[in-house]
This record gives sequence, C-alpha cells and structure tokens, in this order.
Amino acid sequence: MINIKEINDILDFIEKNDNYIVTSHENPDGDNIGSSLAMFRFLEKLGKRVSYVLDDEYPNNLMFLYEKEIKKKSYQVNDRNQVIIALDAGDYTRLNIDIDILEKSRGIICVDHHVTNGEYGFLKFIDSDMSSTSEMVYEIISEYENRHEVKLIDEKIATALYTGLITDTGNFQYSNTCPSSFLMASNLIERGADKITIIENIYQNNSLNFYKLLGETLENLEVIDDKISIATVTKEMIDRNSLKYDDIDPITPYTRDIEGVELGIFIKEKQMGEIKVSFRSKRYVDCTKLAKEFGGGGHVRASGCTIKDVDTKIARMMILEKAEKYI
Ligand SMILES: [Mn+2]
Repeated sequence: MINIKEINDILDFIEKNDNYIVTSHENPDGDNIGSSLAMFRFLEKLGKRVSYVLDDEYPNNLMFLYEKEIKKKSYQVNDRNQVIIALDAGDYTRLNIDIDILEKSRGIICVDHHVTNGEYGFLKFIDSDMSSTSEMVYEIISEYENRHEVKLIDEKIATALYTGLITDTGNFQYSNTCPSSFLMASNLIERGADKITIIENIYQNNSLNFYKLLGETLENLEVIDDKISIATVTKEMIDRNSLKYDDIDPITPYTRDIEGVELGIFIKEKQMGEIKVSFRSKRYVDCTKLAKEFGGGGHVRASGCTIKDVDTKIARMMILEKAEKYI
C-alpha cells in the first residue's frame, strides 16, 4: 500500500516553500528523466521557482524529451540554498549534480523505488513496491489534483511519466508491473501521452552501429551451466562503432532473455579501470544481493554495480565467482 502520509508531507512542504532543484542519478535512464521532467513541470505549474539540473547528457533514445531551456548543468546554477528533490536515486552520492549545490542546499526530499535506498533526505517517499519513480511522481501529482480539484497533468507531463513507466517495466513485462501501473498508463493516455513517439524512440530507433555492436557483443556472450549468461562490451568496441556509453543499455536484456537462463550479466567498460555491471534475473535470483557484494544496488530483478581498477576480463572472473552461488 502506498504511504499516503509520505505523499501528504511532501505536498504540504511543497505548497508552503519555494526554490527547488530537481535532480536524479548519473547515466540517466527513462525513469530518471521522465520522473524529473514531470516533477519539474508540476512545480512550475504551481508557480514555484525550480531548476532541473543533471550533469550527464541524455542517451540518444531519450533525446525526444530534451528541451534546451529546461535541462541545466551544475555550472549554470549560480545561487545556492535550494531544496533538492532527488528522484530515482537510491544513494545521494550518485546524484548527478555538483556537491557544492547539495552541501549548500536546504536539504533533500527523496522520492525513489530502489530496494537498496539508503533512506536519505529530510522528507522521503520511498517504496520498493512501486514500478518506477515516475509512478510515484504520478501519485504525488494526482494527490495534489485531488486536494485542489485541478487538472495539472498535460501532454508533456503525461509523456514524461509514460516514458518512465514503460522503460522501468520493460513495456509492462517485468514483475514490478502492478495493477496500478496499468491504471496510470490508461490515465496518462487519456491525458495525451504521446505513446507513438515514445515507443518509436525507445524501441524502434536504434542506429545501425548499435546493431553492429549488439552483434559483436552476442558473439562473445557465453552461457554458463545453462543458467547464467554473460556478455562484455569494452570501451574500444563502443568507440570503434562511434557510439556513446549511454547508448548500450538496450543490450542488457539480451543477456537474460535466453531460453533456460535465469541470470543475465552485462559487463560494460565505461572507461579504463571503471567497469559497470548490470544484473537481470527472471524468477529467483535476487540481483540486489549480488550487486551488493560489489557495493552496488537496485531492484530484485534488475541491479548494477561498479568495479574499479580492473579490466573486463578480471571483472568477469570476479562476478562469475559470486554469481554462481545464487543459481
Ligand atoms: Mn527507476
């Protein structure tokens, strides 16, 4: 059940106070950007001073949500003393914003659905049963609409939230998809969510080079004991195919979606000595536990971690050694 008190406390605060920064985690995904844009527009509609700050760039497949006049970077924020609204970030050290802005803020409001959330912030709405942070922002805005008998969700907010919902649920495939997710989707479509543009950009718009990299990655994919599959992308592979690190995310599910495989592991070399690993499971492997062994976190069926100062081959050995215990 949704903790309505947490939502009400956040709304009470928002209604009484002004000057916000909306932000999220590094390497933005659809839920990160969707929930942030929706929260930004919601606060703007309430007449609040608000900036959306994220230092990383959007990945290509989410550029349809990009608006130059909305997304700022830390260096463009001159003043301090804002209230930070942190969305979809389980750990405040992962917030993609200058530390000085955080330190000189009036505090953090945390809205997040990661199981591994560190429970930071002076106000929080944290619920690991929610499909996405976008669904949580939807609940916040809907509660405000009920309170004041107004309609605030327009086409842009609906499109942002719908993007977050489908990217985090794998277009309603994953176990985090709840009855409430379908109700939300239905309502967002009624409010003008641009479903065709979203689907086209996220699922039907990969570059040819992406497919070349995908082919190369599947060439090195290995299935171990019929249950674990593991594939690697090196920085050299990304560079050679003229792609960005953020473009390779859609490869991740291929590691899981093989007949008989329970756990998919995707090893990505972001830069030399910095290896990112994604874990995806179908039914029983708790990916949060596996990620935690390497200081990472996330969700039961989808998590990730970073391993520093090793190459992809060493990382692969380290990961497999731990992963086999979970099968
Ligand atoms: Mn999320």
